[in-house]
Amino acid sequence: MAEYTFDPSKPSTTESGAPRESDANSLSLGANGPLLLHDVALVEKLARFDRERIPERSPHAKGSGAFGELEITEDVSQYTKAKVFQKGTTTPMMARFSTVAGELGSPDTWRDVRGFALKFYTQDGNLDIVGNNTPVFFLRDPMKFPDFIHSQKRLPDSGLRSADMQWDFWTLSPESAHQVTYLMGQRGLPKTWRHMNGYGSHTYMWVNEAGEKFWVRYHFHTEQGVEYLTNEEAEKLAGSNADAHREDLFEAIGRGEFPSWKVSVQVVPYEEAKTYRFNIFDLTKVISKKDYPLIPVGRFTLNQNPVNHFAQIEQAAFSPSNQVPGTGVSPDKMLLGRVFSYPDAQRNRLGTNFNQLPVNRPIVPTNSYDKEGAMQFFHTGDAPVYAPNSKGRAYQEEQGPVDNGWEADGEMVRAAYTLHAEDDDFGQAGTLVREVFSDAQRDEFVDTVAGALEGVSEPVLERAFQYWKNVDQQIGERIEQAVRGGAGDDFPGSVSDQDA
Ligand code: HDE
Repeated sequence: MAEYTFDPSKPSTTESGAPRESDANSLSLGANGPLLLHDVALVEKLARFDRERIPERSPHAKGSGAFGELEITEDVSQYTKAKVFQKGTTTPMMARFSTVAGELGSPDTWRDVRGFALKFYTQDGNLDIVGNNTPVFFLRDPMKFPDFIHSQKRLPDSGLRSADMQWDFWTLSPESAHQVTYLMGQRGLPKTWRHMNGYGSHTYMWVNEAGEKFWVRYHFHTEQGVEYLTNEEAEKLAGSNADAHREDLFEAIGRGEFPSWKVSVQVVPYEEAKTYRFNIFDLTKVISKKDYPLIPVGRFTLNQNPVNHFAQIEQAAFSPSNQVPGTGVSPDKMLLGRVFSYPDAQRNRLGTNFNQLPVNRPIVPTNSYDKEGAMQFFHTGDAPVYAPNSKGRAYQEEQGPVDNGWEADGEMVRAAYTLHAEDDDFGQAGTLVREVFSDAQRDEFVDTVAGALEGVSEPVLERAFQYWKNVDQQIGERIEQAVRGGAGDDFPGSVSDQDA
């Protein structure tokens, strides 16, 4: 949040607050003589400079964001008791958008999934919805995530990115097909961050006042309209303005053009998940909107730029572990893996007390027995440091089932999810290509995949053709022809309930 107390008109000081004699001249022995180690101002300046960089986020390194507010316009109290989702409530928030695979300086317009991370500073603590601009993901088990990211990043020897490595991983991980189809379609190149939709992607839980549980998927539809770049436009921008998307958002908000998104949810009654035709905890699947239509909730608007990118964007720490009463996670294994991984990454990247940084700090008071560690700013004074205690400091002793939990039993195993009636790796990807993409989108898709397969060696290339034939025989053949130098056939289109 924009906490900013600094008077630039005051003379500069050392970091301990003493007047600084010069920002220009080091202390030397005579005008031409050697420098002196006790020049505190110089030593401090160089030492701080040496430490300016912190580790970038491992995936999602390049991004930016803004602040704004969420407004709930509909009554969804029958599904959740969360204060943040009650009709009429307005909640301050921030959003950060990002590419996944690139590094801190990478072009914003390289083909990639885009991160769509939201933090709501609610009256019950922070609620984070850390999603993407696609409703699904490449994987369904967190064990594979580091290998996936390694395959999208750089080769160990040359430090180069490698199509071969990407396709090797994807084609050996067929559950990636749905998301790779989205990635190679128009979603891989949004025109700007303002012109893309966002999704919580996972199934989360909502709990109402009566204790009834529902499974929900969050959808954020842009009110600027969905727009994309062509491959040529994106490539040109990548060369001419690596920060095109960062600049677009900052300038739009600066001009007073505040981007906004409609917030809605798909709600699946708790029991129905067990027998639904798709496993809704498998993040590679969408839930059909014909079966569970969108329910409007409200909208959010971004109306305030950061005043300091490092403090407010680079140090922002989003995590799906940040839930509030009335919301919760689900048995989605990916989501459960993320609940551990994000705060862990942030302890490493920002330090143990990252939640005390102004951008991450909840707007409600905290009262935690966790203490100390590097850079603790806030503390609990002389209050007892242990629970239980008889010294008057509150502590909780709830027992029994948790209200946002679920039941599970069985032996401990290492196994894939049990399949629901229509679960498979390629079905929904095929529907997307056949029924959602238009003819023109399909033509572009074939070109894009063929381009992305450039330089891929055997046997990965052959596997890639088979991967696309599994998605759709005809599209696979067209891709093979395009790569091997032939012309593709045209393909008829129809309408479905998925978004392109
Ligand atoms: Fe992330 N992801 N992720 N991810 N992710 C991170 O968090 C991770 C996944 C997403 O703007 C990291 O603080 C694991 C799905 C966004 O700050 C890291 C798994 C989705 C952002 C991490 C996933 C995302 C991240 C990097 C598999 C969309 C940027 C440093 C179990 C639904 C947030 C950090 C921002 C960032 C781990 C999968 C979205 C390393 C282990 C699925 C938008 O913790």
